[in-house]
Amino acid sequence: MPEPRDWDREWLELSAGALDAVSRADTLEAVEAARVDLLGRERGRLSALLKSLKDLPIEERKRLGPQANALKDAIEKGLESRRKALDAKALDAGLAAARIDLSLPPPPWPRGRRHPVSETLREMTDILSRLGFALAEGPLVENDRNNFEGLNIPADHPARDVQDTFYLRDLPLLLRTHTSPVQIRHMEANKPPIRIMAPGRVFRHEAVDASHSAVFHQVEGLYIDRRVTMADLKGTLSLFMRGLLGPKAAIRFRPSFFPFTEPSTEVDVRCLLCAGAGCAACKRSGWMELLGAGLVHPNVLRFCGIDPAQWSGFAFGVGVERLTLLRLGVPDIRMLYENDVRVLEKLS
Ligand code: 2U9
Repeated sequence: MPEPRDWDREWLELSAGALDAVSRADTLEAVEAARVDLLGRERGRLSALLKSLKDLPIEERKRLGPQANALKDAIEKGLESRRKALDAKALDAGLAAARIDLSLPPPPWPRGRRHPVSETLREMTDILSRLGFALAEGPLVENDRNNFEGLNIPADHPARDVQDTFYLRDLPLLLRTHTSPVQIRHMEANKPPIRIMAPGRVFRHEAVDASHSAVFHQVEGLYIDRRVTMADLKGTLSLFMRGLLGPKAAIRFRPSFFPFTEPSTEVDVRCLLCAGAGCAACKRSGWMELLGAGLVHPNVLRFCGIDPAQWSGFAFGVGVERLTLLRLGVPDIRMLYENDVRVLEKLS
C-alpha cells in the first residue's frame, strides 16, 4: 500500500506557487513547460494530486474536490492568456522588424538603352533628313531585277554568285545585298527631283570575321535633279561627315568603280584618331575609307524611266557597323552582335 499523501501540505505548496509560475512564463516554451509541470497527464503535480483525491474520505473529497478543480481551471485560463499575450508580442516584434521604409531610395535599377548600331543609324538619318533627304524603305526579300538588273550589274557579275548572295530556295527571290533596290522602286514610282535616304539591313553570303558580318546595315542616299554634279556630292558628303564626326571632319575622293555609278569614287575621311598624321588605325595613311559614291549611271536612270539627258544624280552608300566601330574604337564587328552585356555596357 502506498504511503498516504500529506494532501493538505501538497495542496498548499501547489496552490501558492502555481498561478505565480504561470504568470512568470515569458516564452511560449516556458508556458508549455509550466503546463507540463502542473497539468501533464503523467507527471503533472496537480494531475497527481487530483488523482489521489479518490483515496481520501468522502467528506474530504467533497471539501477539496471543487477547490482543486477551480485551481485547475484557473491554471488553464492563466496558461491560455499567457500564450495569447506572447503570440501578440511576437507578432508585434515581427511587424516592427519587417516594416518597410517608404522614404528610402530604391536600389539601383539596371538601365537599358539603344544598341550602338541603332544609335549610329539614328544619327545618320537625323543628319540626312536635315539635309533634305526623305526616308524611303523597302522589303528585305527582293528579286534579281531590283537588286541587280536595274542597277546595271551584269548577269556574270561576281556579286550575283551564290557565294555572295543568299537566294531563297525554290523561289526567284533573294535577300537584298544593298538597300539600292529601295531607290530603284522609288525612282520607278516617282518623278524627279528626288532626294531620299534608304537605311536598312542587308545580307551578304560571306564568312564572318572581325570586319565582316553576313547581316549588316547600310545607309544609302540618292539625289536626282537637273545638272547635279560631283561638287554637289562632295558638299553633301562633307556636311554629312561633319555632322557625324565633328566640325573638323574632312573628306577626299579616290577614283573607283561601281556598275551603278559613273564616275565612281571611294570616299575617305581624315583619320579620327591621328587627324591625318598617320597611325595604326589608318595604316599610316592619315585617311580612312568610309563611303562609296558616284553619279548615277545613265543606264540606271533609263531603267527607271528617267531621261539622263534631262536629269542627273548622285548616290552614296555607307556601312553603319563600320562607322560604329570607328567611332567607338572597337576592333571587332562581332562585339556588336554577340550581345555580351559586359561588352555592350562598355560601348558608349
Ligand atoms: C541607285 C544608284 C546608285 C549607292 C552606292 C556605294 C557606292 C558603296 C558601299 C559602302 C560600304 C556598300 O556598305 S558598304 O559595303 N556602298 O560603295 N553605294 S554608290 O549607289 C546607288 C544606289 C542606288 C539607284
